[in-house]
Amino acid sequence: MAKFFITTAIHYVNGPPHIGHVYETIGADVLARHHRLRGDEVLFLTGTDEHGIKVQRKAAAEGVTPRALADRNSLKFQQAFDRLLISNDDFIRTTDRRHVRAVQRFWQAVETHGDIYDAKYEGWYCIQDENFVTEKEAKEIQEHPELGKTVEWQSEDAKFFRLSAFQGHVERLIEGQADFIRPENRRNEMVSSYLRPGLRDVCVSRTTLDWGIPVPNAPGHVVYVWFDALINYISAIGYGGDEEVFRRWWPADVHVIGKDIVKFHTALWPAMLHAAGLEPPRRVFGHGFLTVGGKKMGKTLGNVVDPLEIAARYGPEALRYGLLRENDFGGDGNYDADAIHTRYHSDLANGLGNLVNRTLSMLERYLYGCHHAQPELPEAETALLARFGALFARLDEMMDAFRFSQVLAEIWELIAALNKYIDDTKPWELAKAQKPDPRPRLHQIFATLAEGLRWTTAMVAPFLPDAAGKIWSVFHPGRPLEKWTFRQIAARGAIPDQTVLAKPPVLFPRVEKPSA
Ligand code: ME8
Repeated sequence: MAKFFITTAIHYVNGPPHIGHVYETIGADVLARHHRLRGDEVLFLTGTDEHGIKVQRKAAAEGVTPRALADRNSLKFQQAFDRLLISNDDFIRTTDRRHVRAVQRFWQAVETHGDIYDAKYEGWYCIQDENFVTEKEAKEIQEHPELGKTVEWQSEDAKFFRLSAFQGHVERLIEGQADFIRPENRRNEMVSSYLRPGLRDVCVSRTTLDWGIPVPNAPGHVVYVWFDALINYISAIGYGGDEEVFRRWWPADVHVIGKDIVKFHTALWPAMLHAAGLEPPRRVFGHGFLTVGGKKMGKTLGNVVDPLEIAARYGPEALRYGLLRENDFGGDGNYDADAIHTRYHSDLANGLGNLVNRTLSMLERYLYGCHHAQPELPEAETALLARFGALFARLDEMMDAFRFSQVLAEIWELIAALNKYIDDTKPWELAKAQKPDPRPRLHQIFATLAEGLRWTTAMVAPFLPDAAGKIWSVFHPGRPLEKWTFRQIAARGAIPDQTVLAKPPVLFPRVEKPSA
C-alpha cells in the first residue's frame, strides 16, 4: 500500500477563515479522498499558524492575549473545516507542545550544521506577509495602497540562516526535478524572479517581539514566524518526538499552497531541510487566488466572503462543487454567488440528483426496485459503459495534476449521457407493452443505468462525499464507500443480482436565491 502525505498551508489566526482559505483546503481534501479510494494510506494535514507580529498586533488591537485570539480563531478554522466535510487526519497548531519541541530541535540541528550566524537586521518588513522585503519590494508596497499591505523599517540584533549557501541545492531541485513545482508557470516565476537574482540569507530570529517560540540558548530571541511555520509539516508527523512515525511519512507527497507563498516552500524550506539533514518534499503545488466579483478580497473593500454562509444556504457540497467546477485550481479564479446558485441547480439538482431520482423511481415502478445483474449487455450499452472506464483510466493522472474542473466537466458529460440514454430508450413506453415481455430489455436498461451511476458515484465521491455516500448505499447497503477501493469498484457485476435498490432521500433540494 502506497503512502500519501498531503498538506495545506497553515492559516494565520488574525481572523476567521474566508473563501480563499477554504478553497485551498477543499482542493487538498478532494485529492486526499481520491487517494484513499485508490487504496493509499493517506495522511492529510492542515492547521493554524499562530505566532508572529501580525497575530500579536491584532490581539493587542482587540485587547486580548495572542493566545486567546489564536484559540478563538483556530477553533473557527476547525469548525469551518468540519462543516465543509474536510477529512483532515490531523490539525496542527504552532502553539502545540509537539510543534514547539520540534522547532527547537530543528533549530539546534541547523545551528550545529553551522548555518545560523549572528548579525544585525536592518531593513524593511511587511507585516501582512510576515516577510523581509527588498528596497524595491518595499517601494512597490508603498506605492500601491490597494495591495492592503504595509512595510516598516526594522533594525535589531538577530540570527540569520545562511540561505545563500543553498543556491546550488535549490537550483538542482527546482530545475532538475521537473515536477517539483507545479503548475509549470509557478516554476518559471520562481526561477526568474527569485532563483536567478540569487538567494539571500534570511533573518530567522526576532528580538523585538515576544510572541514566538524561544530560540534555544539565546535569551530574548524568538524564532521568525516562517522558520517556525514551515516546520509544522514535520512536527505533526513526529519530528523530534517519534522518529519511526516521522520516517514513515516524510517526505510529504505534496504541499498544497497558494501562489503567494511558493518561494517559502520551494527555496527556504528545502534549504532548511537540507541543513537539518532531511529530504525535501516531493512536490509543491501553488494554486491560484480567488477574487470576489473580480476584485481582491479585503476588509477595506468589504467583500470578504464567509464560506459558512454559503454552506448554510446550499449545503457544503454546493460550495465544494461550485468552487472547483468554476475555477481552474492551478490558475487564478473568482467566487461568484450567482454561479454557485446556478451550478447547484443545473448540475447537482437537475443533473446528478435528477438522474438518481428518475432511475430509481422507474426501477421501483416497473421492476419493483429489483436489480437484475447482466453478465452480457448489447453493443450500445457496452459502448456507453466503456466511456466510464475510459474516463476512469485517466482519472488518477488528472487528479494528481489538480485538474478538478476538467474532471468534473467530463464526469458531467457522462451524467448527461445517462440522462440522454433514458430519454432515448424510453423505459416508460416499454413498460406499457404486454407482448413481447418487456422485462428482459428493462433489466438491461436498468442494469446499464445502475452500473453507470455506480461509476459516477465513485468518481464524484471526493467532491461530494455526502451525496456519494447516500447514492452508494443504494447499490451496496451496509457497505459504505469508505470501505471500497477503486479496484474493487471496478470489478464488473459488483451489484449483487436481485438487490432491491431503494430510492435515497432528495439529494439536492431546491434553494431560493437570496434577495439582493
Ligand atoms: O500564508 N485565494 O497564511 P494565510 C486563494 N501562515 N488562496 C488564498 C487566498 C485567496 N484569496 N487568500 C489566502 C499564510 N489564500 C501562512 C502560511 S504555511 C507553512 C504558512 C491561501 O492565512 C494562501 O495562499 O495568509 C495560503 O496558502 C493559505 O490561504 C493560508 O494563508
